[in-house]
Amino acid sequence: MPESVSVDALIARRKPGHSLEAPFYTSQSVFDLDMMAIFGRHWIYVAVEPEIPEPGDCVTVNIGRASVIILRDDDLQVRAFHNVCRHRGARLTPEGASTVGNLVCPYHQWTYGLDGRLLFAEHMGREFDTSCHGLKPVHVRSVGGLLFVCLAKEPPSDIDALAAAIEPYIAPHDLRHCKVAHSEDLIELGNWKLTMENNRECYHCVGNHPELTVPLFEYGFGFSPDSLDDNRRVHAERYDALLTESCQRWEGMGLPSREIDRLTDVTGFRTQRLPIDGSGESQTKDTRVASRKILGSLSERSLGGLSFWTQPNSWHHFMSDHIVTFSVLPLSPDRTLLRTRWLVHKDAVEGVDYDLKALTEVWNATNRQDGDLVAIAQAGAASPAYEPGPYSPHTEGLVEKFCAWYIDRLSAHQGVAAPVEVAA
Ligand code: 3BY
Ligand code: FES
Ligand code: FE
Repeated sequence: MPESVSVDALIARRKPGHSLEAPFYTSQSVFDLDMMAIFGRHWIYVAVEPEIPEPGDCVTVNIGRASVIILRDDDLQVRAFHNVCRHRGARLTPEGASTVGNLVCPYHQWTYGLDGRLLFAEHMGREFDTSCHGLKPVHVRSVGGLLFVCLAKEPPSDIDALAAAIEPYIAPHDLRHCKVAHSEDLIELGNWKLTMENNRECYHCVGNHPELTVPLFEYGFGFSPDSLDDNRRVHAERYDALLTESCQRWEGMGLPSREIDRLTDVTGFRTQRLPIDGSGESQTKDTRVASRKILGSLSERSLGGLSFWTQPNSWHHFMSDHIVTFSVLPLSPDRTLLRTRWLVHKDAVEGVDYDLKALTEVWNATNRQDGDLVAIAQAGAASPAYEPGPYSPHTEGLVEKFCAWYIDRLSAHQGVAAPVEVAA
């Protein structure tokens, strides 16, 4: 017989080094808590500046029941507002991209400026004060062109520390002068934490990602040489030497490259520039650049891939010729949206400077494979025989860091969630 347990008790008894108990992946009660305590209180990566280059360009993103309009105003500043009309609450813009002069509500045409002020509302009478009915602002922050929003009244202030640390790493790739060459939404049939856990390890890569050149991540994801057989140890040691040597070379060129691990911060993150299959240029099938126009101030092609991972919902790879960014948005306890964007130099011409298939095929294939893995993990977590299993100390250290961060962030919200059922 299943027994009823409080979510507080599940948080308190979480066994470090092990996957989470089933309700964390399956229950509506934990999902609601996640949307409140994690997605409602932290900096959530949602979009890139090149999606809104001109005044009036908007991108609308749903985060649980919230919907946020991120736009470029007349002064070229990025602003964000709750997508809720101050009349009777209708959505002003549909999900995705749009371009507006003003924000006009489709319902009764209340009209808001790009600064959120209510400019016009017909038939409201003389007493009606438009100045009290502006759109509700949402905190938004551009970190080198990556757009993060925070739904909390008081957002975590350590986004400043994240920005100060990461901006010098990503600035040379000049994301603001890129364009989105392709965007892909994939709905994974699993809890958002399974999507994130899967991203934080490459234990599964050898067996599942033929397109993702395996040496790309295998050792960069924390394999410890002690855990490998002789043959693989030689590879790992060679990779370590390559990593040290490449890092020195890149740093010598003025490209910050060495690892920063701040995954335990409230706005947790990690970064590192990693070699791509020896002297490979980019995350493509043949490891050569997919776009001929090199980004920003970069002067050569073989610069590896600068990876940037954030808690709770994103990761990004910056190469010499393109950038790939991933945003994870929970839809329900067992459905998650993975939004992937590929960016190239804004002047790169499709078919001339880059081929869309060559640009997107590795991560499209890899995402689909990861989506299938998330789905089988979800199905397993939902079955009566599931119990938390041990993470590999050699390859799943970052999965543990994700779960430890998550549990720590939830523990600030005792007594909020409804009890859940667990197998006795
Ligand atoms: O993109 C990443 O960072 C991870 C590592 C390898 C597979 N993956 C989804
Ligand atoms: Fe927006 Fe009426 S609900 S104008
Ligand atoms: Fe994967």
